[in-house]
Amino acid sequence: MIMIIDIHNHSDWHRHNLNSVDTDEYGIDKAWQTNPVIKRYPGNPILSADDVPYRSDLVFNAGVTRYQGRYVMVFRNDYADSASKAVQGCNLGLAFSDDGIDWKVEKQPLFLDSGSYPLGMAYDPRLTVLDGRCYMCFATGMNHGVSGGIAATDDFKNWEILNISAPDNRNWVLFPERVNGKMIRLERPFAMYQRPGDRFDIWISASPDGRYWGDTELLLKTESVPWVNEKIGPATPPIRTPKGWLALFHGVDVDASRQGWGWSGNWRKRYSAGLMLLDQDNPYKVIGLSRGPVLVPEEDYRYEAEGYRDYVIFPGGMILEKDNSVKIYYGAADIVEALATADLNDLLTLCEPV
Ligand code: BMA
Repeated sequence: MIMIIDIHNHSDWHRHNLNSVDTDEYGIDKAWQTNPVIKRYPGNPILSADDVPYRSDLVFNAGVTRYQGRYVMVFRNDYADSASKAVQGCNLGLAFSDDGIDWKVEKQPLFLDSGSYPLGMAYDPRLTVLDGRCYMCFATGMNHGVSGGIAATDDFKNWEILNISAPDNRNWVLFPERVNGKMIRLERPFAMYQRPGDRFDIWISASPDGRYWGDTELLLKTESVPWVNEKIGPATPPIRTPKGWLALFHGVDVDASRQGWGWSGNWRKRYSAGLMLLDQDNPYKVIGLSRGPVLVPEEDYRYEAEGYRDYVIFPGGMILEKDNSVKIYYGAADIVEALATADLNDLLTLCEPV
């Protein structure tokens, strides 16, 4: 495990504080707070490199679901050079749990190391159980761009890769049910030419079988999310609720005056999450949005404010329990995996009609 080093010079931070109205001593916007209906699990992080029985430095951005009577997690596992701290490679780890809180990591990663995996590397997985199979969406980095991918498994040993997109696209999430007979996915292409400044949006597509995708439409524009000044992207696979499909999406705000955050270097982005509600019968229609972000990286929360890339929360899994509570799994500061909980009705109340 790489030690977290304090590269922040807090007095410098104060001088280079954000352009926001009311900032704390580190220059962080005070109003930027997690909605009180969302509670962080006191035992966070729920998974870190210390829990992994193979080479591991950064454990984050996991997909989580329930399958065959257990909770299952596939997490992103990066490993770094111990002297330079430069990330050298990445694979996907597999963990199981009986309660969604205590996790046991399998002895081997899922896919081979980045060098030998045919697609370069697979990362940022999201899991969805659909029609009795477990599907995994992932990003895959190749020398010729970033693609989205979908693979399916019944046993977490054998994977059938159904679809790899043309670059650039990532942050795919699959709905847990077919809608009007079709599989539905949210995605985030990068429209580099027409959307300078990383103003990337959330799109939606449909498929009869997970292999062939079409009916692609723009679902949510960054312009519709006033609290971001950069990109948005799908975060958790949606869950069915009586009011519609509920999902978290991530949103990024950048302030050029911020000092570089985190030991990855020149990092000025902040990743937070908002809620969206999609029409039950027509998920191509956004019917609700949270007014602001509902889960944000907190300054006093060590794992979110001090990591590989500081001020990042990156949710990848949301599980609805029988008592109407919701478990939200999120990568924190690109270094650990954390858990927060909320009541479903409270989350629905935060979605204001659009
Ligand atoms: C995104 C992805 C995520 C990462 C996030 C913040 O572009 O690379 O894996 O968590 O940036 O660093």
